[in-house]
Order: sequence, then structure tokens, then C-alpha cells
Amino acid sequence: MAKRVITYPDKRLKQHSKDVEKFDENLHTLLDDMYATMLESGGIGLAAIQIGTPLNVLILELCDEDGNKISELMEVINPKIIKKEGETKHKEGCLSVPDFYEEVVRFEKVSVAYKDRHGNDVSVDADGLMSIAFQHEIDHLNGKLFFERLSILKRKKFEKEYMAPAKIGKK
Ligand code: Y12
Ligand code: CO
Repeated sequence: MAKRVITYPDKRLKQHSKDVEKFDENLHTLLDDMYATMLESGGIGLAAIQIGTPLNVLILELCDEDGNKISELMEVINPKIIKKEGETKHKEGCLSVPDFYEEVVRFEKVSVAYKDRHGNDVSVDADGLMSIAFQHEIDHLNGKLFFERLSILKRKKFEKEYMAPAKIGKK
């Protein structure tokens, strides 16, 4: 069932999520709800905390700029970045920060170790959009939002555009 996506400045988005210990029916329902929510909202990535569940769970299903699917659904539990290299810049958006998009500097490539919904070990070497998406979603698990990675100047632009009192009242 699709859930409401929590939006900034809701304080729950600052929470540090905890590792999943039981790979049971509750986890599977959470993953299914996250997917329904992501589909309904038009996202390509979602962390569990964005629907109010502080667990280290994220999902990705990547699309190109024309909306064509470019990856299968990835269900990622208890992820750890085990290798990172290079630097890249990409314009990011977030379902929890609607209507704001900005370029963020991130690692170009990351290797991530995680568990699937049954508790099996998985590891992936990610580059391109997948690398950005993993880093964006893992930030959510650590209570960090993408605008916190902007330069001072761009952060001021965010505060002016997004936090303007007339606008925030409508979010
Ligand atoms: C690259 C950059 C960022 C990510 C993280 C995942 N981000 C998203 O899935 C963002 C989705 C998004 C969707 C929106 O709504 C529609 O497109 C229908 C949206 O629209 C509004 O805010 C109005 C904003 C963000 C992964 C890879
Ligand atoms: Co996000």
C-alpha cells in the first residue's frame, strides 16, 4: 500500500536508521509499501525513513530522462559503502524536498555490500546514475538530505527558494 512521503523540514528525516535484524514478513511488507509509494510518486529511489520507518532499507529503480526504465528494482537492506573513487556532479531531486533540484558533488563510483529481502549477501559496483542514487539514499539512512552537501552559495539559494515562509506553509 502506498504511504505518504515525509517532506522536509519534518524532523524524522534527521533520524539515523537502524539495521534490519529479521528478514521476515514485516520487512517484505515494508519493501512492498515502499515500491508502491515510489511508483505512485514518480521516484527512482526511496529510503524507508521517507515513509517514517527508521530502518536501513532503500529501493532503487532507475529511469533515464525520458522515463524509460534502465534498471531492475533493487531492494537494498543494511547497505555499506566498501569502496569509493573519483568525483562527479549530478543534478539531484528528492521526493522529500519537492520542487528543488541542484547539482551535488559525489563519488563517481561506489561498491556497496548489502543484503536482499531474504538476508542473502549481495555486492554491486555502481557507476553513473546508480552510484549517485546509492549515495543519495544511503545519506537518507544517516539522516542527511542532499541540500546539506551543497556549497554555501547554493545552500543559501535553497534556503531562499525552499524555506521562504510563504512557500513552506504550503508544503
Ligand atoms: C539521481 C538523483 C537523485 C536520486 C534520488 C532519488 N530521487 C527521486 O526519486 C526524486 C524524485 C522526484 C520526483 C518528482 O515527481 C515527479 O517527477 C512526478 C519530483 O517532483 C516534484 O518535486 C514536484 C521531485 C523528485 C537518484 C538519482
Ligand atoms: Co531523497
